[in-house]
Amino acid sequence: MTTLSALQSWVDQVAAQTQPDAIHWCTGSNSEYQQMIDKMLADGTLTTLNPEKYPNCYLHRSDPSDVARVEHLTFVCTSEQDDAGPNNHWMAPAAGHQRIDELFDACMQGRTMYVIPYCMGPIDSPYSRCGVEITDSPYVVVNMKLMTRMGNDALQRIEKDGVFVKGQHSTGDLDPERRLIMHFPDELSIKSIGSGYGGNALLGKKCHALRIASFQARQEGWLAEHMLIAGLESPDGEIHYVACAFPSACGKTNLAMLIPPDSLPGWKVWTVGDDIAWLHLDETGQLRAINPESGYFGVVPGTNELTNKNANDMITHDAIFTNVAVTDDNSPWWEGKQDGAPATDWQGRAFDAANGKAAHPNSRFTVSAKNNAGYSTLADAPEGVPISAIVFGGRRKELAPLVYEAKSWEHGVLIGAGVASETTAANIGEVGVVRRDPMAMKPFCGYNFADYWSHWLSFSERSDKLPKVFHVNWFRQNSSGEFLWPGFGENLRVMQWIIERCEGRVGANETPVGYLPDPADIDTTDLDVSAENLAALTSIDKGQWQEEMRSVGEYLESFGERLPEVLRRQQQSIQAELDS
Ligand code: SAT
Ligand code: MN
Repeated sequence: MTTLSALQSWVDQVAAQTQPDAIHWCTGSNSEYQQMIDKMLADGTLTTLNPEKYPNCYLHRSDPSDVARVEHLTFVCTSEQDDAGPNNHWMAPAAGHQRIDELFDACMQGRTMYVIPYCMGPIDSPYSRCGVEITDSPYVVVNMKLMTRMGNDALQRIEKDGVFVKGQHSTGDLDPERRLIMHFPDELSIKSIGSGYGGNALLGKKCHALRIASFQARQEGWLAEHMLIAGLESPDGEIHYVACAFPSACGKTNLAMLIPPDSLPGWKVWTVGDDIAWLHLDETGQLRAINPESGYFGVVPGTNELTNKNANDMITHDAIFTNVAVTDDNSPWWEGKQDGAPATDWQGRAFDAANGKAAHPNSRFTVSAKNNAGYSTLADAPEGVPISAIVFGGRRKELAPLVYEAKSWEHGVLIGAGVASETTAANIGEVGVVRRDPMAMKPFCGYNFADYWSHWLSFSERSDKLPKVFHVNWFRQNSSGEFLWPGFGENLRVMQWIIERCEGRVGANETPVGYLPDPADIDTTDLDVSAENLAALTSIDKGQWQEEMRSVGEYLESFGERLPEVLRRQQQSIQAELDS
């Protein structure tokens, strides 16, 4: 129940359409969380993991056809197709509603409907925005409890604001033929049916905090980005905050929680967020970031003491695992785990290597950020954190150097627009093919990319203090497929160079594609990287880059006349320099 009539009448209307047996308004209390867990243990939606080794940890196995986001079933319904752009699947709003409403009719019979008020961002921040998710999935409720600020406090703020994003979700019958995720940006609403997995179902995350928020951010003059936010503290106690955009499953969570190697004593990394950043200019022109989330939905495989100690520790208690394997002693298991062996695979079958991996490659943990030993004390600050550098990255075997710096904000926008990456298991589809993923927002930008780049470019008219822009690539390989750079904690050495550049303390080599580090300026103390590999990592192959810039140019032109002229000129001048 609520005093806000717009909310009450929407809830009544959804109930009339979906016909649940009961309606439960979520308060966000711990006892409510436990009640949901118990209900799911009773009906088999969850099982308890080893309570000595993994207290309060549970396993959920999703339907085997429902294991990742489904971009081909995700639509942005603006009245004009051009406003959604070639980067989105589009349907006219009326048609979109009609298509999905048929699936919602009476879909909650025999089920409870949960109403989840949530706040994306600190409850008292002017930068935060609220939403309400209606769902028939208690799994969604517990995940939203771990990942967002949800319940009574959020409801109070919603009643005060009077505006909220409407998210209507049902798991439906989990038939992939009757699965759809629809966004109606003009109405600030989302409808999703037929999936109980991750970004398809936890509507606060990609649907609200990226697709709808990016649209809203353009109207209101801010940015909603697929970026981690981390505070890098140097041995003298100075903290620089960076916002980094990499495609899904390219190591954002690992970088956000990085543990410095022993050879870099005195450094600390503080996590503000691992997936999404909302960026605003303050009254002085400083770009500031908040993390709209307050928990993590991270990729499990590969997590261990060495790759991500904080994550490894934080998932030993009060965590929900989805689609991992289980050992003989009922502990969760995944590829890359350093102890134990899988007895059952992610589908609950006796493990047999002939069936593939034990844990699903997109298996996930859900935990509250409070579990993270490196959680920044400023993550709840209403004013957010000041951003010193924006870093783009992709998964590229070839071409992209370890790190390079944009020559200007406009050049930085071009670098972001040209981000490309090999696809991962986070989306249904082929893994390992290179595709353009501008600003790592290809699946998440709620409007035409051309308009989105114009919006990015407009920031330089509003501030003369914008952060520097960089591009990194941890994934370069040699011809035998070996990685040239060790990655993980060692990536801090690259971040160190980035900070030095921001502070104007180190020089760089100018190339047509940007400023590259002098190999001597990357701290390689105790690092096992050959001089030859380091040289390859800090130089460009002119022929490959000519090819790349041509391909970036073609990609940009595919956006037609909405493409900002400034971006076209950036691309053309780099191309000309490479060709001369
Ligand atoms: O399933 S999610 O969209 O939440 C995860 C991801 O793709 O990053
Ligand atoms: Mn993500």
